[in-house]
Amino acid sequence: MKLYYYPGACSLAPHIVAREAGVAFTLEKVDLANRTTETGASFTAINPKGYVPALGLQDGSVLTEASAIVQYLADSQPGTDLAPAHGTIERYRLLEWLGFISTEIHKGFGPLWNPATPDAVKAAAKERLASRFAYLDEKLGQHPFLTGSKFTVADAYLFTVVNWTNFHGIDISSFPNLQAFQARVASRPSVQQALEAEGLVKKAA
Ligand SMILES: N[C@@H](CCC(=O)N[C@@H](CS)C(=O)NCC(=O)O)C(=O)O
Repeated sequence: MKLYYYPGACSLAPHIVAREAGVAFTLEKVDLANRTTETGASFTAINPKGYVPALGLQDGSVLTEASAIVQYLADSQPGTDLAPAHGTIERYRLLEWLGFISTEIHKGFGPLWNPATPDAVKAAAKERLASRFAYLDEKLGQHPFLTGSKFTVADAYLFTVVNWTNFHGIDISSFPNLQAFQARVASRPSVQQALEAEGLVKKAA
């Protein structure tokens, strides 16, 4: 499998999951401004949506959408505990979290990435994110990971998008459980390896 990514973008979530699951994969960096990949391929020919993540599968087809890709990777390696079994209420709880992360947190950051966004709109987006962080903080005070005691694909996704607070100078110290969650997930070997591979942290000496 080949994961098309941009350093630190939402593609970091499937990158972490691929490492957690022990999937054999390669990485191909995408220049999002020019829509080309590091090997010179046209990224829009690979994913007409033009955004990462995209996962090239063995049969030559391409899977997109972060929440679908992380589940595909987890399900491709049964027994990893990264996603509960299909058809169980636990799986629907996972989907509930993936939907929340995708629409409330991931896309909640949307206005902050655009330099043309007026300051008042940015302030409103930050306020909205803070209310979602408060909800997460309460839940993460009850158990170490979103669905309980086990790390799942939803945790990889949440870590990835909350990490963007560092790019936007958003202080999350008033959400101590969320802050502790970020540190907990960051300390996982898979996460350190993914961050190193994306050039976001230096390899430990
Ligand atoms: N709905 C997509 C959104 C993916 C997305 O927002 N990707 C961003 C990086 S986090 C991107 O590639 N943006 C560049 C663009 O849209 O041109 C998903 O959930 O995977």
